[in-house]
Amino acid sequence: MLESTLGLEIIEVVEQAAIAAGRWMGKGDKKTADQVAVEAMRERMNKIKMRGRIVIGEGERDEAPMLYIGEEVGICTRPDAEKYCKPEELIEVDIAVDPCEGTNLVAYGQNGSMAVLAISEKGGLFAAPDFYMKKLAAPPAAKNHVDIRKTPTENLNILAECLDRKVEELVVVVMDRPRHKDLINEIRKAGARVRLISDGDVSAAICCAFSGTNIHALMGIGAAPEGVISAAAMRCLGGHFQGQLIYDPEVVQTGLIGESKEDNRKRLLDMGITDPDKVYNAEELASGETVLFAATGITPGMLMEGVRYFHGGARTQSLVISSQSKTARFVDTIHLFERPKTLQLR
Ligand code: VTB
Repeated sequence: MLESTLGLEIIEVVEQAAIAAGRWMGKGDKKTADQVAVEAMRERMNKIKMRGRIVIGEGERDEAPMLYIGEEVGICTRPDAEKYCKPEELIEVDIAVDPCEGTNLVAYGQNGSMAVLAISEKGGLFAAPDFYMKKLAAPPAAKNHVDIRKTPTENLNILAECLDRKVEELVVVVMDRPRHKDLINEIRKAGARVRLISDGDVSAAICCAFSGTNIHALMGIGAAPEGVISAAAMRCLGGHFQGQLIYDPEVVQTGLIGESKEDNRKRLLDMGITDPDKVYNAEELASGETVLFAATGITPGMLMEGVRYFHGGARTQSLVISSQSKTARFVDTIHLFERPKTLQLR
């Protein structure tokens, strides 16, 4: 049911966020790019006839004024909801959002940013803590053959076999971070080629599920919330995705997750995560019966064009994936902000 009722609306949610953020492309101001995307996403979301709960968002309530974790969105959360939402028709969903995935990419006019969300029934998305996640994404042909517990070299050999090609013909995306020095060396030594990205590992993960992108794997450590969003798409596409929380500050080397591994382990326990080293697969990170994923390119990417503005409008490209209809739709939309003077569209 989710897809038929929410399908078109969620496309508009990500489109509006991308159109807002795209105006800040190349302006060197990542905060504003993110803020306008958040506002646009929230505004459109609040017009949907649903009771939605943000499970992955902009952060904790005290640090994020909008789309914070736990925030309720949708018409059916208004105080006068009974006017609009009949109890028997009520749709209750959990939502993971990243209104501007790759804020740096937008701010510096680089490829690969997008507005993205995943949606499922209540409880259908893992409420990932704001830690890091070791990730392994690979094409459907390698699903359940590669394993994050194996070494990168072993996985590359398995991947080569599954994809019927040589290791030398594989391309692995890795985020360009000091923490990945050994990983990058090992991949190169094994014979595969590395594509370093500065940001945006959601897009990189999803690319693995589409042949023709020439991306065969994503390896390394990125943010955990983004991992859940990637997993939602990969679950629908039948691709391989595994994630393992990383909470040791010495491993991630960013100074962003406190100072002690032990403290972080306690924090995870407080959140109800009793086995912090568990390896999750896509079906566990996005476990709902129905999972929908929607993304719109902000800057150009491997799968989607970025937002292109013209006088009085803009054109966007989005990707909507549904576990229900088992479809991945590319949606090309022309948005007319004003009544057009002529109907000559481009
Ligand atoms: C990661 C990655 C994201 O930001 O969160 C990265 O998953 C930040 O990583 O796709 P560092 O803390 O190591 O800088 C993104 O690239 C963009 O949100």
